[in-house]
Amino acid sequence: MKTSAWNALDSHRLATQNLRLADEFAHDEHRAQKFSIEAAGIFIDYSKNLITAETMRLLLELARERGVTQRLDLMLAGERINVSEHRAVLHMALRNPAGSVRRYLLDGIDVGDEVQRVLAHMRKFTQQVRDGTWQGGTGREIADIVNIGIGGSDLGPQMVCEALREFAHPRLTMHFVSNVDGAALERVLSKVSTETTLFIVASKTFTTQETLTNATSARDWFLANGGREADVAKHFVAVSTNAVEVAKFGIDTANMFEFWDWVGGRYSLWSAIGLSIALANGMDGFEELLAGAHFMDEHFATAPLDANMPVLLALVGVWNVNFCGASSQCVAPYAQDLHRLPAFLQQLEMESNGKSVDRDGNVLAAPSCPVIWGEPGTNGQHAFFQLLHQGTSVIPVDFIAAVHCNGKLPDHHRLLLANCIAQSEALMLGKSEAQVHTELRAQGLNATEIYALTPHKFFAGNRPSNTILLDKLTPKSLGALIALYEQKTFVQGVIWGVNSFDQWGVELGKQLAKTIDAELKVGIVSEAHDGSTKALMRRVIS
Ligand code: G6Q
Repeated sequence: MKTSAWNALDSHRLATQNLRLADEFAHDEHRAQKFSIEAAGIFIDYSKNLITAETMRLLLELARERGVTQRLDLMLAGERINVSEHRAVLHMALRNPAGSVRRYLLDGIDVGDEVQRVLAHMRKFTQQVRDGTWQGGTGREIADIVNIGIGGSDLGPQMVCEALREFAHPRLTMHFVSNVDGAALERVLSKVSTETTLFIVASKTFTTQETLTNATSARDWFLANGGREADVAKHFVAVSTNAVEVAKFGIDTANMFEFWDWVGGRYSLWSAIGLSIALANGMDGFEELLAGAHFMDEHFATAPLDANMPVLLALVGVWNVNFCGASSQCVAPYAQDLHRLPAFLQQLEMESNGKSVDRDGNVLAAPSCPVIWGEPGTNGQHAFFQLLHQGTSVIPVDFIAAVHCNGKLPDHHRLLLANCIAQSEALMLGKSEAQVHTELRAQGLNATEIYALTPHKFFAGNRPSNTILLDKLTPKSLGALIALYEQKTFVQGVIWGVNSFDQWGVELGKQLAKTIDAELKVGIVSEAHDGSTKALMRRVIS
């Protein structure tokens, strides 16, 4: 992993450790332009990172050494780059429009035809539900849609439906149930009627315990509350790769929307897993989302590395983690409608790159994915931003905002943007002791008081951030934004040398609970468990 560019970056970091961003801006009036990029309708200012032109040159050298372009070519060519699961990674094919000059082949076969076939199925179904021709068992229009799924079969659709609230069908209310905690399902079922509710059981494998448990309870509720067995088909549809299990569950496979094993769970919102998005926003809206992502994909696939937005975003992240020591990354969307974006990115990045071994199974010599977390601004400012400004860890922040608002309260939007911009400025500039002294003197404090208060009011500044601006939050710009982060994740995975497309840590969780649940069910605790586990189980049983 520690290639010559890596070693050069190590030395470069030592040589630039006293770099002060405020000075860099003072000395170079073009710094903001130099370290900004615009592509696929998105603008990023990454100038408030501890970088110089030389940093970027060396990072780009690292990208070349690590073979970013070659790995991208393998992904585009449908090679099985997910080596531990022996799968191709072709989610980009899901957003490749019909008739595009780019083709995605798997074992020599164009997957585009299959993609278009499922999109047509989705179009027909979503139109019927939206225009009211798809009716429940008692002849009423659908009013509530409940997506039952977890992880990749939940976070993406939920995040997008929340983000595109402004564009949604006025009659349809979307609900998402993921947690196996019955409280999640009960909360939704208490608000909906069997006559007007459509359940989407979304599961790639259709074997996930949480999803099947929730889906079974939803069907029981339907039947216990006036729904007839003959009408299950009108109220339950499935999205899956596993037709056999869907049929076993009792859903008519004519009402199953397919996808394929070359779509990873966390990359699946572009597939039929996005059915809830298409129901809420219409197929045209869904295809706008795909178009935005395709726009970013094409930029990623064709722009040179030094003018490539996902590459630059990834490299700045690598600089912060591997050379400046950041172990976490905050995401702060200044957009309430993007309130689930941090959770979505948490899965995207941490499940993809939260690995300790490289593609060949060798232990990594340097840290990989940082902890991704965040909350919408301005809320975060009144909570954890204290730590971002004055805490002992330096945590880079991605500020994300739309220049224009969708809503009817433009004054709110101006204030929102003012806060967003002010925060990145404050993190970067900090507040010097001299400034604190002047402020306190002006407030009439004496020398002793000023001396005592100064350390508390001092801000070191020099804290890195990116500012990512959309023109407006629309299906298209959102598609581009999500694809940006997907491709950033890909590039970082290549730099760190990991397989970004498996998730054995998730699989472990799927296995473990089964044994314990079987024992809890019969009230017998196996002696094979450790002391703590046995004691906890006995406490639960009693
Ligand atoms: C995503 C992961 C994981 C997965 C869920 C749900 O990349 O594999 O989050 O999406 O475990 O799996 P199913 O869709 O198979 O139910």
